[in-house]
Amino acid sequence: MRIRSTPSWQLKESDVTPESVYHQRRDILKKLGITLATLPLATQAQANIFDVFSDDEKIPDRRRALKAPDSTRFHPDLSLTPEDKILKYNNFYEFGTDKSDPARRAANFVTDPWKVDVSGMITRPFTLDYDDIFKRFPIEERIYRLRCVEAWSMNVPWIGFPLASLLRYAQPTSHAKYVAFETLYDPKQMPGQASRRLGGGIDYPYVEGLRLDEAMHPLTLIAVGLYGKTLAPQNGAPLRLVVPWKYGFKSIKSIVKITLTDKQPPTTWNLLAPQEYGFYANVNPQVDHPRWSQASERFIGEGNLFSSRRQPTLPFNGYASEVAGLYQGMDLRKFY
Ligand SMILES: Nc1nc2c(c(=O)[nH]1)N[C@H]1C(S)=C(S)[C@@H](COP(=O)(O)O)O[C@H]1N2
Ligand SMILES: [Mo]
Repeated sequence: MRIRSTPSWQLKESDVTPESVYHQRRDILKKLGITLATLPLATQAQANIFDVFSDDEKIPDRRRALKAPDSTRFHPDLSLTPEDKILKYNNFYEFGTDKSDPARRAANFVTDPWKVDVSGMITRPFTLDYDDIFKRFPIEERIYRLRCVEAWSMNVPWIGFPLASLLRYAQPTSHAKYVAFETLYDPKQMPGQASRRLGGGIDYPYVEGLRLDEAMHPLTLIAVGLYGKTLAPQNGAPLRLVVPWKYGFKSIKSIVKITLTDKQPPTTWNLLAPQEYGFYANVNPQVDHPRWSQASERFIGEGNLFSSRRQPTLPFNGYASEVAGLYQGMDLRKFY
């Protein structure tokens, strides 16, 4: 399916430019005495790679402290991505397609009050309100790798509860085979939903889904915070899914609806470009994206984006020993 000649969801130049070219460009700009502040607006749009980490811009921070016991089982020896970068380098197309858009445009996004409807093929339909999100199920801290399909990655100290806790409470009936998720639809608050151009041509609301056994897997998390605080809106406040062995787009943000169903639910990126994004979207270094390799990734750690190190991408994003069994007998090239 061809959406337009240069779809806005394609990798931006800044995402694919090799590191050495970044350095050169940056040096040239520096020598010319050009900083973001001196660039004309039109050029700023193309220079989004530079403004993502500019520290001069103050974005209001409405997060609260959130205490959760460590779960030692989920504290692997991973160097964390700095909090600042998790907050400023985002994909949340409801607020725009540039990495720096969500932090700016979601600054005033209202997440309290909030309602999450849990319904469908379950014995006990229920609704979570804002306070329930943090109190109904015991929360814990877990450090997970996050691998975006665009070939960059982060290590994030999430706070949340296993989706399985919520599903056990809901009691799926014997007919339930899948779990469908939906993000808030509110074009007044989400400029990307009000404009196809801003929102990357996606038909909103953003939807995602998991097979029930994937949803019940102990690694599958509903995150309600990170770095010891509640989630910032740009990270999907007040609650979002985190499925660490799948590409980041499965980890749907700002959820308002969870539905148990007997049919494989539609998923946003699969609807947009089915030949590029499958339902399963398991991280797989051996199955390339039609337009780029998935064999390695740019890890976003300390230092600036240009010095991010490339590292090999691991099967199932490093969680193979835990989750490979879910896909036994499946052709993962076919079910990408
Ligand atoms: N509703 C919604 N959820 C979303 C997205 C989005 O655009 N809309 N982007 C996804 C993608 S592509 C990634 S990589 C992660 C990014 O999460 P982060 O910004 O918290 O790192 O969120 C995912 N969840
Ligand atoms: Mo992503």
